[in-house]
Amino acid sequence: MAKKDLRFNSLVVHGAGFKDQYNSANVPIYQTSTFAFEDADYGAKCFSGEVDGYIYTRLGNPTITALEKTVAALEGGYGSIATSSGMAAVTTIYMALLEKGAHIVSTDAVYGPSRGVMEEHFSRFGVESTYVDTSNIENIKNAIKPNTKVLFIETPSNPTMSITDLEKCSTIAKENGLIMVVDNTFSSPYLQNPIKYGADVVFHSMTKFLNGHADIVAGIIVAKEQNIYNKLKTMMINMGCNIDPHQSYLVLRGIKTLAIRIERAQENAMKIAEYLEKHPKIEWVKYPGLKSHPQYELAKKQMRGFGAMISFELKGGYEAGKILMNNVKVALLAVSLGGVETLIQHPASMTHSKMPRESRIKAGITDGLVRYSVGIEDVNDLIEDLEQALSKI
Ligand code: LCS
Repeated sequence: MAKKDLRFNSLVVHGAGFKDQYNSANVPIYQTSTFAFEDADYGAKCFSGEVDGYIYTRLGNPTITALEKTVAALEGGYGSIATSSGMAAVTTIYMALLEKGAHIVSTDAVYGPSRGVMEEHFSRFGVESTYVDTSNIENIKNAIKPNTKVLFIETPSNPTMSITDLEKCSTIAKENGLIMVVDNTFSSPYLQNPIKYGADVVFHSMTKFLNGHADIVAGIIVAKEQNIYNKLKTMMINMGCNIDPHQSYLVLRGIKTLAIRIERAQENAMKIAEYLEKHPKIEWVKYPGLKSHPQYELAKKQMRGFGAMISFELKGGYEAGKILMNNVKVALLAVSLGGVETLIQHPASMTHSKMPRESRIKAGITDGLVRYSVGIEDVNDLIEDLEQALSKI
């Protein structure tokens, strides 16, 4: 059985087929910026593509390749391109797939900087963007213009936990000749494979679930087909936003436990969401596993589990949320998400603070929304921690 044909839980452990001359059991860190050629002819062949040799680490490196092959196999894509951060993946995608005069339709509640970089910077080069609630498919249809080139979906969205129907998006993208891009950071490949539903490009902030240990920043882009892969790879190389071998090694190590980490974290998340929903001091809770979530049925259909992210608002809004955040002792008051440790943060003043208030509110990111990334601790400690902090309000 070829490594890439292994089932998910085996693929995360064994990777997608790394081999060196020592039969290393684990992928080593090839901590080198450059690779010497055996002779001038071989060097020329590497550059022309006649042989598949390593040249220079910005262009490729064995540790990076091992990671890229593994994530491409986990997502079911043709190939993948690892980047220095999730935002490097976002800007590589924008740069490779859009040009002057092009238009992008995107989820309104995307991660703040994915929207900020488009509205503040790409607009300077004549790229237009429209942000809509993509959980309502009609909004997407109404936003498409003759110059629309890309449909950019984040599902579940950060931090509103809205779910967008990937299959319906793919139909719209095909009908209108759009490239469909999905930010799969919140689910990880363990819970959702957008390519299966027709996406052309999937990307991750590997800083989150894929690595899972809050010790590196990295991103990855997976392309369904070779032509888009080539465009993205060339752009990443030219912009120089490659990952480095040491980071790649750490992500490969993190990926080995992706399945069991997510299983535990989402089991905890379900219990915490149910606890919060019943709590008298909580106004509302958004977690895809709760029947009260507006897209509960859709989440069940396109995700294999409900994940580890919860958003909620307290009665008493931001002031009450602040007391909660200042009093939790097990959860860390910190941005980022998807690690083994539980984190709590306030999007309006932290991750989404650069977004104009009007757009933020329109996207459902209320002033009082608190985001909770559930880790793999003992769930009783997390619930007791919330209980004592909520009692201070
Ligand atoms: N996409 C999503 C959904 C994200 O949550 C983030 C980072 C990115 C892309 C960008 O990835 P990075 O460059 O940071 O690796 N989200 C963060 C968050 O919610 N808190 O801190 C970072």
